[in-house]
Amino acid sequence: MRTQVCIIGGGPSGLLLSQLLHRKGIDTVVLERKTRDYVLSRIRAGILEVGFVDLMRAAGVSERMDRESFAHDGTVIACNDEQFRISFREHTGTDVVVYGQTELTRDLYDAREAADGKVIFNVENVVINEVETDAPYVTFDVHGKQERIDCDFVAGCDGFHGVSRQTIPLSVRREYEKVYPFGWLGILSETPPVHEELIYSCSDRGFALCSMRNANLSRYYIQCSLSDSPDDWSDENFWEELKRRIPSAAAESLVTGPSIEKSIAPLRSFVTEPMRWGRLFLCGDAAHIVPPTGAKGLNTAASDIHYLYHGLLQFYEEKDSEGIDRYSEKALARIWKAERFSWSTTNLLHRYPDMSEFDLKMQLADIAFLRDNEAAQKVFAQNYVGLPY
Ligand code: RFL
Ligand code: PHB
Repeated sequence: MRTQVCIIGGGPSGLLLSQLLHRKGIDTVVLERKTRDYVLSRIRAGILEVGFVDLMRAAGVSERMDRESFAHDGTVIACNDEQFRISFREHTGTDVVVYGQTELTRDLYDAREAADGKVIFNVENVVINEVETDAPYVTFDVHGKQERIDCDFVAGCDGFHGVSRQTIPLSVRREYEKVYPFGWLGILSETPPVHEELIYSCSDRGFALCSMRNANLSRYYIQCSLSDSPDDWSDENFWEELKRRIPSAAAESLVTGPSIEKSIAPLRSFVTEPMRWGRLFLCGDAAHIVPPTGAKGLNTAASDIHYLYHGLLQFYEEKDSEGIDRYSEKALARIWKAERFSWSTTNLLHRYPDMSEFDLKMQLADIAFLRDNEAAQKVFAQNYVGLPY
């Protein structure tokens, strides 16, 4: 088999790249380890930057998103029983968009299918070869048979646990990591959201987040111990704990119900450099992870895809390799800023097990500064809606 760009991973990064390139007549094959249903069962991101929305439009897959998503022009930050609002619109002129990762991934799969795009599911033993030459190829097993794809480029969009990053030799690869001493326990419930905007809440019992997918689908998170398992938390215990961590007015109006999904995500900051090795390019979670506090994970994946897509277009349409040659540098410059925002927002709002009395006072002062200072709110809003590409 031959294609122009072989894409490893059929998550949002890989599918978006495939669909964008298809619209410009560039052929791709997507290799996905799981099934479509499995990928669509993962409940993840909920907040999209405008840059992501624009890419979905460029990919011709925004019809349902434009109809069903809704804009948020601000967010609530709470600390114990006090709360304040940061307006995105006032400080940046921009909103963020509420549309679940599950839905946009479904839209991308539907578009690939409608265009007869090649997505091969259930692949195993993917090996990326010869990316330091002009003739890379990828081998893999599917239905017990080995296959080979020859290509011009390989896009490693296979998430944090994929093979693409590991293909870059350790002598070339440099990794930066911080693992946080807590996780997020999240639930999805078919209940109306407690508030029309997100509430990020810092409390003496730990962090909580009230988010949503639509008018009758809510997503809530609480900071939990890394040793917890979702089975340790009955729905009732979850709701009780959430109520203790959000302002009392919100707790009183919270509508509870059975969870339809419950999972724990560990929190990690991670960046690998460089994001290109020869003809292999890393995109999204394959190259970097942020703690979810700033809602940046999927949005940093989108900026990678933007840089790679334009670099590949420049290569194929203008025979100019400047865009792909500068891919790693451009992508990393934006990623490190998103890493900084996600790390600092995590520090601002979470309780660390080893915090001293002094550390607690510093955290409260940080939150009070954000509450009282217009310039600090503007900086928060600029980061939250997304820095320019
Ligand atoms: P994905 O989604 O992990 O997809 C990678 C795909 O590659 C496949 N794969 C392989 N395929 C072939 N061969 C192999 N060897 C393979 N190994 C793996 C996998 O099966 C998978 O289908 O990475 P991608 O596409 O880069 O997308 C990244 C996003 O999924 C991620 O950054 C976000 O979900 C992060 N995130 C959030 N991001 C936001 O921008 N806003 C948010 O509000 C937000 N909330 C979140 C989040 C992530 C969370 N969790 C669970 C980590 C909330 C949570 C709780
Ligand atoms: C979500 O709705 O899943 C969500 C929203 C905002 C975040 C993280 C997750 O910061």
